[in-house]
Amino acid sequence: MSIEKAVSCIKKYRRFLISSHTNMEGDALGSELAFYFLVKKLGKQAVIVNEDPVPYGYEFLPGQNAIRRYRHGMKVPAFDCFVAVDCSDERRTGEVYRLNGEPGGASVRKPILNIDHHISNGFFGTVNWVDPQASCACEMVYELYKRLGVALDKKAALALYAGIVTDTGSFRYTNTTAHTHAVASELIACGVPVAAIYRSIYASIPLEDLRLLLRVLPTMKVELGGKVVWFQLRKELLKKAGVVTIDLGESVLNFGRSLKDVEVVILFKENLTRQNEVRVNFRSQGAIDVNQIARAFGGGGHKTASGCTVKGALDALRRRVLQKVRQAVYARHP
Ligand SMILES: [Mn+2]
Repeated sequence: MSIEKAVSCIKKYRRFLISSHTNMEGDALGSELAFYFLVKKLGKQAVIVNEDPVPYGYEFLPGQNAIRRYRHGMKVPAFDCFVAVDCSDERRTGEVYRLNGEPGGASVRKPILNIDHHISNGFFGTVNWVDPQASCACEMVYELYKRLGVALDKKAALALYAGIVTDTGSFRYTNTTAHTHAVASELIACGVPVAAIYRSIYASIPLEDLRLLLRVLPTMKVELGGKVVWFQLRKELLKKAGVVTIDLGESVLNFGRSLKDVEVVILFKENLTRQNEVRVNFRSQGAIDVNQIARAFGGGGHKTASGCTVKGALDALRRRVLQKVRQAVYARHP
């Protein structure tokens, strides 16, 4: 389905409940905040509900007083439309989707507007606008401003820019296009302070966290002559570290993908609170489709960035995942 359907959905409804995926980052936060500002400018009501807190480094984003943390049994203002941005699946919102009743349950659910750029999107919405060509969900919300004739202001520009900069890896991943730069140019003209945002998101690491990162990096293992690199983050290490403000995973993945001739980088991370649950994140330089690999383990994402959450012990899972990755690399380099 197309942007037109999304536009008429926004015109039709008056009260929105907006959410995005757990483990929030710039695109999740930026797209929900930009969507919030958009419908407010159209004179409508909206509230944002997230399962996870706003991560460290995004304090500069305006509109955070509109965000409420999900808790079981919470009361939210009545809404006519549930909006999920940057979510390939309803359950990527954590438990937030339950505020709209259970899928297939007895209660009547409100229409769902699904705005996303993940190729693995399951079209879970009533209205689905899924564009895997878009660099990020924020680039899509930007299009909504254009179609609805809402002028961009500095607040919206900050939110949209945060999503673009994080999902394109600061304009260096393969999803970066001339259009991405054109949009960014317009946002910068609205007053986005480029250097300050970079510093806030990527260069404000507390010393303790930087030291932790230095302890994770030696877990790096290299396979197939350097085509595959992986790291693992065990519970013990995380527990000892206490509260971690940075996205350690993103930091080590970035480190791994800087290796010459690497094709796939993988991070295995034990869940701190849930027993026997491992998160696996994949990054590809383009030749290997890591969306396919993550899908084999019940996850998904993009061709060059994906992930899955799997029940079980880390070691056994790692062996299975690495076998799948080796097969994919052999298929390209017999
Ligand atoms: Mn995204």
